[in-house]
Amino acid sequence: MISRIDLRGDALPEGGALRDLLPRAEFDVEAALEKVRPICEDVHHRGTAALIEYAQKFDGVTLEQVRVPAEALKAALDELDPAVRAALEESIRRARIVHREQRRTEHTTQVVPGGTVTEKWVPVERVGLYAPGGRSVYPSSVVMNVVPAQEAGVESIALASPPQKDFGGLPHPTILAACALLGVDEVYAAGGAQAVAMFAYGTEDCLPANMVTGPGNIWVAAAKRYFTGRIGIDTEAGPTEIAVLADSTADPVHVAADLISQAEHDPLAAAVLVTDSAELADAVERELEPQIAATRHVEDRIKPALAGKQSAIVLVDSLEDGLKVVDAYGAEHLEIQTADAAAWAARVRNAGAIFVGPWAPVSLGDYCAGSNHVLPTGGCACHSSGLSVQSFLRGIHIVDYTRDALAEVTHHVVTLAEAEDLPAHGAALKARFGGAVPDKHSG
Ligand code: HSO
Ligand code: ZN
Repeated sequence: MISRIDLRGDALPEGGALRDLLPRAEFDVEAALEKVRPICEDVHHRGTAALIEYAQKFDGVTLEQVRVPAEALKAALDELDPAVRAALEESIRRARIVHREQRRTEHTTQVVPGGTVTEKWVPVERVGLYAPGGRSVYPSSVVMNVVPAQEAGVESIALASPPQKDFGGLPHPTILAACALLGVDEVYAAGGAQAVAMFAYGTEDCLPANMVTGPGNIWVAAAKRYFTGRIGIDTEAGPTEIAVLADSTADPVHVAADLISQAEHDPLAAAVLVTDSAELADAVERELEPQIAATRHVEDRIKPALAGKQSAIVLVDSLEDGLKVVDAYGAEHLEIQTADAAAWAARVRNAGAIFVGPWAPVSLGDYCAGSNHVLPTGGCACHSSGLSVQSFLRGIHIVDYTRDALAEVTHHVVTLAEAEDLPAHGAALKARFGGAVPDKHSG
Protein backbone atom coordinates (compact mmCIF):
# COMPACT_ATOMS: atom_id res chain seq x y z
CA MET A 1 0.00 0.00 0.00
CA ILE A 2 2.80 2.44 0.86
CA SER A 3 6.26 2.14 -0.62
CA ARG A 4 9.52 2.09 1.33
CA ILE A 5 12.67 4.03 0.76
CA ASP A 6 15.59 2.51 2.63
CA LEU A 7 18.30 5.04 3.34
CA ARG A 8 20.06 2.90 5.94
CA GLY A 9 23.65 1.80 5.58
CA ASP A 10 25.45 4.43 3.55
CA ALA A 11 25.97 8.02 4.57
CA LEU A 12 23.12 10.26 3.41
CA PRO A 13 23.76 12.45 0.39
CA GLU A 14 23.71 16.19 0.99
CA GLY A 15 21.04 18.81 0.17
CA GLY A 16 19.62 18.58 -3.35
CA ALA A 17 20.78 14.99 -3.88
CA LEU A 18 18.97 13.91 -0.73
CA ARG A 19 15.85 15.79 -1.79
CA ASP A 20 15.89 13.93 -5.11
CA LEU A 21 15.63 10.62 -3.26
CA LEU A 22 12.47 11.70 -1.47
CA PRO A 23 8.95 11.35 -2.79
CA ARG A 24 6.98 14.29 -4.14
CA ALA A 25 3.73 14.76 -6.07
CA GLU A 26 3.71 16.00 -9.64
CA PHE A 27 1.98 19.36 -9.62
CA ASP A 28 2.77 20.98 -12.95
CA VAL A 29 1.55 24.54 -12.54
CA GLU A 30 3.50 25.66 -15.60
CA ALA A 31 1.50 23.34 -17.88
CA ALA A 32 -1.78 24.67 -16.46
CA LEU A 33 -0.72 28.25 -17.24
CA GLU A 34 -1.44 27.78 -20.96
CA LYS A 35 -5.09 27.00 -20.26
CA VAL A 36 -5.47 29.68 -17.64
CA ARG A 37 -4.12 32.62 -19.65
CA PRO A 38 -7.09 32.95 -22.10
CA ILE A 39 -9.58 32.60 -19.23
CA CYS A 40 -7.91 35.41 -17.29
CA GLU A 41 -7.78 37.67 -20.33
CA ASP A 42 -11.41 36.95 -21.12
CA VAL A 43 -12.39 38.07 -17.61
CA HIS A 44 -10.25 41.16 -18.15
CA HIS A 45 -12.16 42.11 -21.29
CA ARG A 46 -15.69 40.93 -20.60
CA GLY A 47 -15.88 41.05 -16.78
CA THR A 48 -19.04 39.66 -15.20
CA ALA A 49 -20.37 38.28 -18.50
CA ALA A 50 -17.28 36.06 -18.75
CA LEU A 51 -17.65 34.93 -15.11
CA ILE A 52 -21.26 33.96 -15.73
CA GLU A 53 -20.25 32.02 -18.83
CA TYR A 54 -17.50 30.13 -16.97
CA ALA A 55 -19.91 29.33 -14.13
CA GLN A 56 -22.10 27.67 -16.76
CA LYS A 57 -19.21 25.88 -18.43
CA PHE A 58 -17.18 24.70 -15.41
CA ASP A 59 -19.71 24.60 -12.58
CA GLY A 60 -22.86 23.77 -14.54
CA VAL A 61 -24.89 26.63 -13.06
CA THR A 62 -26.80 29.50 -14.59
CA LEU A 63 -26.00 32.64 -12.63
CA GLU A 64 -27.84 35.91 -12.82
CA GLN A 65 -25.29 37.66 -10.68
CA VAL A 66 -21.89 36.80 -9.29
CA ARG A 67 -22.14 38.80 -6.05
CA VAL A 68 -23.83 36.84 -3.28
CA PRO A 69 -26.78 38.79 -1.83
CA ALA A 70 -26.64 39.73 1.87
CA GLU A 71 -29.82 37.73 2.56
CA ALA A 72 -28.10 34.53 1.36
CA LEU A 73 -25.24 35.07 3.82
CA LYS A 74 -27.66 35.66 6.66
CA ALA A 75 -29.78 32.65 5.74
CA ALA A 76 -26.70 30.40 5.63
CA LEU A 77 -25.72 31.47 9.14
CA ASP A 78 -29.28 31.06 10.44
CA GLU A 79 -29.38 27.53 9.06
CA LEU A 80 -25.92 26.49 10.21
CA ASP A 81 -25.85 23.46 12.51
CA PRO A 82 -25.35 24.91 16.02
CA ALA A 83 -22.53 22.44 16.78
CA VAL A 84 -20.68 23.49 13.63
CA ARG A 85 -21.26 27.11 14.54
CA ALA A 86 -19.85 26.59 18.03
CA ALA A 87 -16.80 24.76 16.62
CA LEU A 88 -16.17 27.48 14.04
CA GLU A 89 -16.49 30.14 16.71
CA GLU A 90 -13.89 28.37 18.83
CA SER A 91 -11.61 27.98 15.81
CA ILE A 92 -11.97 31.71 15.09
CA ARG A 93 -11.35 32.64 18.73
CA ARG A 94 -8.13 30.62 18.95
CA ALA A 95 -6.87 31.81 15.57
CA ARG A 96 -7.54 35.39 16.61
CA ILE A 97 -5.56 35.23 19.83
CA VAL A 98 -2.55 33.77 18.02
CA HIS A 99 -2.71 36.09 15.01
CA ARG A 100 -3.34 39.20 17.09
CA GLU A 101 0.06 38.70 18.72
CA GLN A 102 1.71 38.63 15.29
CA ARG A 103 0.99 42.32 14.76
CA ARG A 104 4.16 44.32 14.30
CA THR A 105 4.75 47.65 15.90
CA GLU A 106 6.34 50.66 14.29
CA HIS A 107 10.00 50.97 15.20
CA THR A 108 12.39 53.89 14.85
CA THR A 109 16.14 53.34 14.72
CA GLN A 110 18.47 56.23 15.34
CA VAL A 111 21.23 55.48 12.83
CA VAL A 112 23.31 58.58 13.68
CA PRO A 113 22.45 61.71 15.64
CA GLY A 114 19.85 63.43 13.46
CA GLY A 115 19.34 60.43 11.17
CA THR A 116 16.51 57.99 11.72
CA VAL A 117 14.86 55.15 9.85
CA THR A 118 11.37 54.22 10.96
CA GLU A 119 9.73 51.07 9.76
CA LYS A 120 5.97 51.37 9.72
CA TRP A 121 3.65 48.48 8.95
CA VAL A 122 0.78 49.21 6.61
CA PRO A 123 -1.89 46.66 5.75
CA VAL A 124 -2.68 45.89 2.13
CA GLU A 125 -5.78 47.88 1.22
CA ARG A 126 -7.89 45.22 -0.41
CA VAL A 127 -7.54 41.46 -0.55
CA GLY A 128 -9.43 38.77 -2.41
CA LEU A 129 -9.58 35.45 -0.59
CA TYR A 130 -10.25 32.19 -2.32
CA ALA A 131 -12.11 29.30 -0.71
CA PRO A 132 -12.25 26.12 -2.81
CA GLY A 133 -15.47 24.33 -3.70
CA GLY A 134 -15.64 20.94 -5.39
CA ARG A 135 -13.92 18.17 -3.45
CA SER A 136 -12.79 20.50 -0.71
CA VAL A 137 -15.39 22.73 0.87
CA TYR A 138 -13.50 24.00 3.87
CA PRO A 139 -15.06 26.69 6.04
CA SER A 140 -11.96 26.26 8.21
CA SER A 141 -9.91 27.69 5.33
CA VAL A 142 -12.17 30.75 5.32
CA VAL A 143 -11.23 31.23 8.98
CA MET A 144 -7.51 30.75 8.28
CA ASN A 145 -7.54 33.36 5.50
CA VAL A 146 -9.88 35.93 6.96
CA VAL A 147 -8.54 36.07 10.52
CA PRO A 148 -4.95 37.11 9.66
CA ALA A 149 -6.21 39.64 7.11
CA GLN A 150 -8.56 41.15 9.68
CA GLU A 151 -5.95 41.16 12.43
CA ALA A 152 -3.53 42.86 10.04
CA GLY A 153 -6.10 45.62 9.61
CA VAL A 154 -7.00 45.01 5.96
CA GLU A 155 -9.94 47.31 5.30
CA SER A 156 -11.54 45.64 2.36
CA ILE A 157 -11.87 41.86 2.32
CA ALA A 158 -13.74 40.00 -0.40
CA LEU A 159 -14.09 36.27 -0.80
CA ALA A 160 -14.77 34.08 -3.82
CA SER A 161 -15.83 30.45 -3.84
CA PRO A 162 -17.19 28.33 -6.69
CA PRO A 163 -20.94 28.35 -7.36
CA GLN A 164 -22.55 25.03 -6.39
CA LYS A 165 -25.16 23.33 -8.53
CA ASP A 166 -26.87 21.85 -5.48
CA PHE A 167 -27.26 25.23 -3.79
CA GLY A 168 -28.84 27.29 -6.53
CA GLY A 169 -25.53 28.58 -7.85
CA LEU A 170 -24.42 30.02 -4.52
CA PRO A 171 -21.13 28.98 -2.90
CA HIS A 172 -21.49 26.16 -0.37
CA PRO A 173 -23.68 27.26 2.58
CA THR A 174 -21.00 26.47 5.19
CA ILE A 175 -18.61 28.78 3.34
CA LEU A 176 -21.26 31.50 3.36
CA ALA A 177 -22.00 30.89 7.03
CA ALA A 178 -18.30 31.14 7.91
CA CYS A 179 -18.13 34.46 6.03
CA ALA A 180 -21.16 35.72 7.94
CA LEU A 181 -19.62 34.64 11.26
CA LEU A 182 -16.42 36.48 10.42
CA GLY A 183 -18.24 39.61 9.24
CA VAL A 184 -17.19 39.26 5.59
CA ASP A 185 -20.12 40.51 3.54
CA GLU A 186 -18.55 40.83 0.10
CA VAL A 187 -18.73 37.33 -1.36
CA TYR A 188 -18.71 36.16 -4.97
CA ALA A 189 -19.83 32.94 -6.57
CA ALA A 190 -16.77 32.46 -8.72
CA GLY A 191 -14.23 29.66 -8.83
CA GLY A 192 -10.96 28.62 -10.40
CA ALA A 193 -8.71 30.88 -12.45
CA GLN A 194 -11.63 33.15 -13.33
CA ALA A 195 -12.10 34.07 -9.65
CA VAL A 196 -8.45 35.04 -9.34
CA ALA A 197 -8.76 37.09 -12.56
CA MET A 198 -11.84 38.83 -11.14
CA PHE A 199 -9.79 39.98 -8.15
CA ALA A 200 -6.70 40.83 -10.17
CA TYR A 201 -8.38 42.92 -12.87
CA GLY A 202 -11.66 43.83 -11.19
CA THR A 203 -15.02 43.73 -12.95
CA GLU A 204 -18.16 45.89 -13.04
CA ASP A 205 -19.17 44.28 -9.72
CA CYS A 206 -15.87 43.71 -8.00
CA LEU A 207 -13.10 46.21 -7.36
CA PRO A 208 -9.60 44.97 -8.09
CA ALA A 209 -7.67 43.61 -5.11
CA ASN A 210 -4.01 44.18 -4.26
CA MET A 211 -3.57 40.63 -3.17
CA VAL A 212 -5.14 37.18 -3.54
CA THR A 213 -4.62 34.43 -0.99
CA GLY A 214 -6.07 31.04 -0.20
CA PRO A 215 -5.74 27.45 -1.26
CA GLY A 216 -7.18 26.11 -4.48
CA ASN A 217 -6.71 23.58 -7.22
CA ILE A 218 -4.07 23.68 -9.94
CA TRP A 219 -6.05 26.28 -11.96
CA VAL A 220 -6.09 28.63 -9.00
CA ALA A 221 -2.36 28.07 -8.47
CA ALA A 222 -1.68 28.72 -12.16
CA ALA A 223 -3.75 31.91 -12.13
CA LYS A 224 -1.83 33.10 -9.06
CA ARG A 225 1.40 32.49 -10.94
CA TYR A 226 0.00 34.33 -13.99
CA PHE A 227 -0.71 37.42 -11.90
CA THR A 228 2.44 37.36 -9.80
CA GLY A 229 4.02 40.78 -9.97
CA ARG A 230 0.71 42.45 -10.70
CA ILE A 231 -0.86 41.43 -7.40
CA GLY A 232 0.49 39.88 -4.22
CA ILE A 233 -0.16 36.22 -3.55
CA ASP A 234 0.53 33.76 -0.76
CA THR A 235 2.31 30.60 -1.88
CA GLU A 236 0.83 28.50 -4.68
CA ALA A 237 -0.94 25.84 -2.67
CA GLY A 238 -0.25 22.32 -3.91
CA PRO A 239 -1.62 19.04 -2.56
CA THR A 240 -1.37 18.71 1.21
CA GLU A 241 1.58 16.94 2.85
CA ILE A 242 2.30 15.33 6.19
CA ALA A 243 5.71 14.08 7.25
CA VAL A 244 6.14 12.28 10.55
CA LEU A 245 9.54 11.90 12.19
CA ALA A 246 9.12 9.01 14.60
CA ASP A 247 11.18 6.62 16.71
CA SER A 248 10.32 3.37 18.47
CA THR A 249 8.50 5.25 21.23
CA ALA A 250 5.81 6.50 18.82
CA ASP A 251 2.39 4.94 18.94
CA PRO A 252 1.74 3.27 15.55
CA VAL A 253 -2.00 3.83 15.98
CA HIS A 254 -1.45 7.60 16.16
CA VAL A 255 1.07 7.67 13.33
CA ALA A 256 -1.16 5.66 10.98
CA ALA A 257 -4.18 7.81 11.86
CA ASP A 258 -2.29 11.01 11.15
CA LEU A 259 -0.91 9.77 7.81
CA ILE A 260 -4.44 8.80 6.77
CA SER A 261 -5.84 12.13 7.97
CA GLN A 262 -3.96 14.11 5.35
CA ALA A 263 -4.22 11.41 2.66
CA GLU A 264 -7.97 12.01 3.01
CA HIS A 265 -7.64 15.37 1.26
CA ASP A 266 -6.60 14.39 -2.21
CA PRO A 267 -5.31 11.47 -4.29
CA LEU A 268 -2.16 13.56 -4.73
CA ALA A 269 -1.76 14.22 -0.98
CA ALA A 270 1.56 13.08 0.44
CA ALA A 271 2.07 11.04 3.61
CA VAL A 272 5.69 10.40 4.54
CA LEU A 273 6.91 8.56 7.63
CA VAL A 274 10.59 8.94 8.46
CA THR A 275 11.80 6.55 11.14
CA ASP A 276 14.86 4.82 12.53
CA SER A 277 12.70 1.95 13.77
CA ALA A 278 11.87 -0.86 11.33
CA GLU A 279 9.50 -2.25 13.99
CA LEU A 280 7.55 1.00 14.05
CA ALA A 281 7.46 1.05 10.25
CA ASP A 282 5.98 -2.45 10.20
CA ALA A 283 3.50 -1.65 12.96
CA VAL A 284 2.32 1.51 11.20
CA GLU A 285 1.86 -0.40 7.97
CA ARG A 286 -0.18 -3.04 9.78
CA GLU A 287 -2.32 -0.30 11.33
CA LEU A 288 -3.11 1.41 8.05
CA GLU A 289 -5.40 -1.27 6.72
CA PRO A 290 -7.98 -1.52 9.54
CA GLN A 291 -8.01 2.23 9.99
CA ILE A 292 -8.58 2.83 6.29
CA ALA A 293 -11.33 0.23 6.26
CA ALA A 294 -13.11 2.22 8.97
CA THR A 295 -13.20 5.56 7.18
CA ARG A 296 -14.64 7.25 4.05
CA HIS A 297 -12.94 8.55 0.86
CA VAL A 298 -10.96 5.33 0.65
CA GLU A 299 -10.83 4.45 -3.04
CA ASP A 300 -10.90 7.95 -4.49
CA ARG A 301 -8.39 9.62 -2.20
CA ILE A 302 -6.75 7.72 0.67
CA LYS A 303 -5.58 4.62 -1.18
CA PRO A 304 -4.25 6.47 -4.23
CA ALA A 305 -2.58 9.04 -1.96
CA LEU A 306 -0.79 6.43 0.15
CA ALA A 307 0.08 4.24 -2.84
CA GLY A 308 1.19 7.21 -4.94
CA LYS A 309 4.83 7.95 -5.56
CA GLN A 310 4.51 11.03 -3.35
CA SER A 311 4.06 8.89 -0.20
CA ALA A 312 6.55 6.56 1.47
CA ILE A 313 8.01 5.14 4.64
CA VAL A 314 11.62 6.27 4.75
CA LEU A 315 13.96 4.17 6.88
CA VAL A 316 17.04 5.83 8.32
CA ASP A 317 19.87 4.72 10.61
CA SER A 318 19.28 7.33 13.28
CA LEU A 319 17.08 10.24 14.23
CA GLU A 320 20.01 12.51 13.29
CA ASP A 321 19.66 11.19 9.74
CA GLY A 322 15.88 11.47 10.05
CA LEU A 323 16.29 15.14 10.86
CA LYS A 324 18.37 15.62 7.71
CA VAL A 325 15.67 13.88 5.69
CA VAL A 326 12.77 15.96 7.00
CA ASP A 327 14.81 19.13 6.53
CA ALA A 328 15.56 18.19 2.92
CA TYR A 329 11.89 17.41 2.36
CA GLY A 330 10.52 20.64 3.87
CA ALA A 331 7.04 19.31 4.63
CA GLU A 332 3.93 21.44 4.82
CA HIS A 333 3.17 19.70 8.14
CA LEU A 334 5.79 17.90 10.20
CA GLU A 335 4.93 15.81 13.23
CA ILE A 336 7.66 14.85 15.69
CA GLN A 337 6.70 11.66 17.47
CA THR A 338 9.88 10.77 19.30
CA ALA A 339 11.27 10.71 22.82
CA ASP A 340 12.23 14.28 23.68
CA ALA A 341 10.08 15.56 20.82
CA ALA A 342 10.41 19.25 21.74
CA ALA A 343 14.21 19.07 21.50
CA TRP A 344 14.06 17.50 18.04
CA ALA A 345 11.41 20.00 16.94
CA ALA A 346 13.65 22.86 18.00
CA ARG A 347 16.33 21.64 15.60
CA VAL A 348 14.07 21.44 12.50
CA ARG A 349 14.85 24.14 9.94
CA ASN A 350 12.38 23.43 7.15
CA ALA A 351 8.66 22.86 7.70
CA GLY A 352 5.46 24.83 7.22
CA ALA A 353 4.32 23.95 10.74
CA ILE A 354 5.70 21.55 13.34
CA PHE A 355 3.51 19.44 15.60
CA VAL A 356 5.27 18.29 18.75
CA GLY A 357 4.65 15.00 20.52
CA PRO A 358 1.65 12.71 20.79
CA TRP A 359 -0.96 15.32 21.66
CA ALA A 360 -0.54 17.72 18.77
CA PRO A 361 -1.79 15.99 15.62
CA VAL A 362 -2.00 17.89 12.33
CA SER A 363 -5.81 17.73 12.45
CA LEU A 364 -5.69 19.90 15.58
CA GLY A 365 -3.77 22.49 13.58
CA ASP A 366 -6.19 22.17 10.68
CA TYR A 367 -9.02 23.42 12.87
CA CYS A 368 -8.46 24.51 16.41
CA ALA A 369 -4.84 24.91 17.53
CA GLY A 370 -4.84 28.64 16.85
CA SER A 371 -2.08 28.18 14.26
CA ASN A 372 -2.71 28.81 10.57
CA HIS A 373 -3.34 25.94 8.18
CA VAL A 374 -2.53 27.77 4.94
CA LEU A 375 1.05 26.53 4.68
CA PRO A 376 3.76 26.17 2.04
CA THR A 377 3.71 22.88 0.11
CA GLY A 378 5.95 21.20 -2.45
CA GLY A 379 9.16 22.06 -0.59
CA CYS A 380 8.34 25.78 -0.49
CA ALA A 381 8.70 25.54 3.30
CA CYS A 382 12.44 25.76 2.59
CA HIS A 383 11.97 29.44 1.68
CA SER A 384 8.47 30.56 2.67
CA SER A 385 6.13 30.68 5.64
CA GLY A 386 2.48 29.99 6.08
CA LEU A 387 -0.19 32.65 6.05
CA SER A 388 0.05 35.12 8.92
CA VAL A 389 -0.70 38.72 9.78
CA GLN A 390 2.68 39.48 8.23
CA SER A 391 1.45 38.24 4.84
CA PHE A 392 -0.96 41.18 4.69
CA LEU A 393 1.40 43.90 5.89
CA ARG A 394 4.00 45.95 4.09
CA GLY A 395 6.92 47.40 5.95
CA ILE A 396 7.63 50.93 4.75
CA HIS A 397 10.88 52.66 5.69
CA ILE A 398 10.62 56.31 6.56
CA VAL A 399 13.98 58.03 6.22
CA ASP A 400 14.45 61.28 8.10
CA TYR A 401 17.88 63.02 8.21
CA THR A 402 18.85 66.52 9.33
CA ARG A 403 21.14 68.77 7.30
CA ASP A 404 24.08 67.94 9.54
CA ALA A 405 23.46 64.21 9.40
CA LEU A 406 23.33 64.36 5.60
CA ALA A 407 26.44 66.52 5.42
CA GLU A 408 28.37 64.05 7.47
CA VAL A 409 27.75 61.12 5.12
CA THR A 410 27.71 62.89 1.76
CA HIS A 411 31.30 61.98 0.85
CA HIS A 412 30.48 58.26 1.23
CA VAL A 413 27.38 58.53 -0.96
CA VAL A 414 29.30 60.46 -3.61
CA THR A 415 32.10 57.86 -3.58
CA LEU A 416 29.69 54.92 -3.96
CA ALA A 417 27.75 56.73 -6.70
CA GLU A 418 30.99 57.35 -8.62
CA ALA A 419 31.98 53.69 -8.16
CA GLU A 420 28.71 52.71 -9.80
CA ASP A 421 29.13 55.31 -12.56
CA LEU A 422 26.08 57.18 -11.35
CA PRO A 423 27.41 60.71 -10.79
CA ALA A 424 23.94 62.28 -10.75
CA HIS A 425 23.21 60.32 -7.60
CA GLY A 426 26.12 62.08 -5.89
CA ALA A 427 25.17 65.40 -7.44
CA ALA A 428 21.73 65.19 -5.83
CA LEU A 429 23.46 65.43 -2.45
CA LYS A 430 26.09 67.99 -3.46
CA ALA A 431 23.34 70.28 -4.81
CA ARG A 432 22.20 70.74 -1.25
CA PHE A 433 25.61 72.03 -0.22
CA GLY A 434 26.40 74.51 -2.97
CA GLY A 435 27.47 71.85 -5.46
CA ALA A 436 30.35 70.36 -3.47
CA VAL A 437 30.96 67.69 -0.88
CA PRO A 438 30.59 69.53 2.40
CA ASP A 439 33.13 69.44 5.15
CA LYS A 440 31.65 67.72 8.13
CA HIS A 441 29.09 70.06 9.68
CA SER A 442 29.87 72.75 7.12
CA GLY A 443 27.28 75.45 6.98
N1 HSO B 1 -4.78 20.14 5.96
C1 HSO B 1 -5.24 21.13 5.00
C2 HSO B 1 -6.21 22.12 5.59
C3 HSO B 1 -7.51 21.56 6.01
N2 HSO B 1 -7.71 20.41 6.66
C4 HSO B 1 -8.74 22.10 5.83
C5 HSO B 1 -9.00 20.28 6.91
N3 HSO B 1 -9.63 21.29 6.37
C6 HSO B 1 -4.03 21.86 4.45
O1 HSO B 1 -3.24 22.41 5.43
ZN1 ZN C 1 -6.33 18.78 6.65
